[in-house]
Amino acid sequence: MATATGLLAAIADVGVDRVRGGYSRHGFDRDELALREWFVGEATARGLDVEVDRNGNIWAWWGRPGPDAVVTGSHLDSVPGGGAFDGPLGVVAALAAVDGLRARGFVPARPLAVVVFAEEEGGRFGVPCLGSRLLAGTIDPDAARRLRDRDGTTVADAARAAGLDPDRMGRDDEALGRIGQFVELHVEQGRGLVDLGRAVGVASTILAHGRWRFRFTGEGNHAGATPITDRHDPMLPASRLVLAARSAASALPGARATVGRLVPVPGGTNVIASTVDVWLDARAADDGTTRAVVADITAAAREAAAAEGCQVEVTEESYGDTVFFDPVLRDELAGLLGGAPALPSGAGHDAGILAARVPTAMLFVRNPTGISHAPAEHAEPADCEAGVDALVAVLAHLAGD
Ligand code: HGY
Ligand code: MN
Ligand code: MN
Ligand code: MN
Repeated sequence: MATATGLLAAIADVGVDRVRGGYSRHGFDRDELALREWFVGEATARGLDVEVDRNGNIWAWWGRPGPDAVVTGSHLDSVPGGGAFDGPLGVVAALAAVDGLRARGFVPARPLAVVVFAEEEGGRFGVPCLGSRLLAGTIDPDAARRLRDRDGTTVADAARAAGLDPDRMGRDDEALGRIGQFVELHVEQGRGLVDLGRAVGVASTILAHGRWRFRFTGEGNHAGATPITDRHDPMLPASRLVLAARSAASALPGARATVGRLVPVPGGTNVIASTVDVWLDARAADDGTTRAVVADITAAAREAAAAEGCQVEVTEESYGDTVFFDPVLRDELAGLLGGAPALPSGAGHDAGILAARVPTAMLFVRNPTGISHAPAEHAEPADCEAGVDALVAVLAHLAGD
């Protein structure tokens, strides 16, 4: 019987760079492909029936796929420089839970499936939860097909190369119709459980959050030959935006705004950039606050661009309003788990997308550092196994007779 920790070590042994998850011009990115193949191998070894849906999500079935299934799982892709647990812990805990249920002689009274969603981090095409959004129909499939990765490859091209028919991508009512409940286990991305001294919790909400791209256009020129008074340097308004993100978010309760990616073109040390792309990630407990933060930042960016004689183009690349998990299912599972605490999530999840379509819940596992999207992200082996035990109890409860 595998442990979550053992399976996480196996993932590390696959030796892939999980950063570039999701579809790519080689089909799924070479690294993602290796990880997806690893999962298919593990699921097949457990006698689960594996299928890939029209949107590239992998489903591993225990029992015939059918209505009212209990589904669990998460994602395998990551962010640049991400941790080892965000995503994989939910996948390996699901596999270990299947082992645990079998070890106790459990026979599901309802179909049970483990799912791996594609491109949850949006690290390749810029839209988080792309596979689950396509499944749920919460992204326009034409817009999704046109998304490009950094090599200029579209989702449609990459999906085709992965053996999918891009024209079929989009809301999958057959797949959605099979799901009775979806439960995602995830490492906590914060210190809630640490501060409460608990190993496992359940999710109450997910912050409203979105991504916006600001393209500043100025006048490329020589760093030495161009007097300061003759410049239209897009790096100036880009820098103003970075500072405005912090000041705008600091002024509104619980709001967060981040610039983690800024790309000057052409990017020469002795070259005044001609354009600078800046991506803003903004979040808050409600839609109004999130929109207010973005409006403040946008106003500052426009003012700074005008002052520098630059243009600015703003594109909303993704957005999702606050997620409130089904309180009945949430409290049912919290009770089942000995009064597990309910926690808000600052991070987005595939469960947040599915919650719009099917009864959905999340289990969190304690992260002693509270850090995520960085190598310091951690979960102790004992807490990982406590998470597996909780998932076993939840799956037995939901899929039992
Ligand atoms: O960005 C997020 O919140 C998630 O990790 N995709
Ligand atoms: Mn993440
Ligand atoms: Mn995640
Ligand atoms: Mn020169």
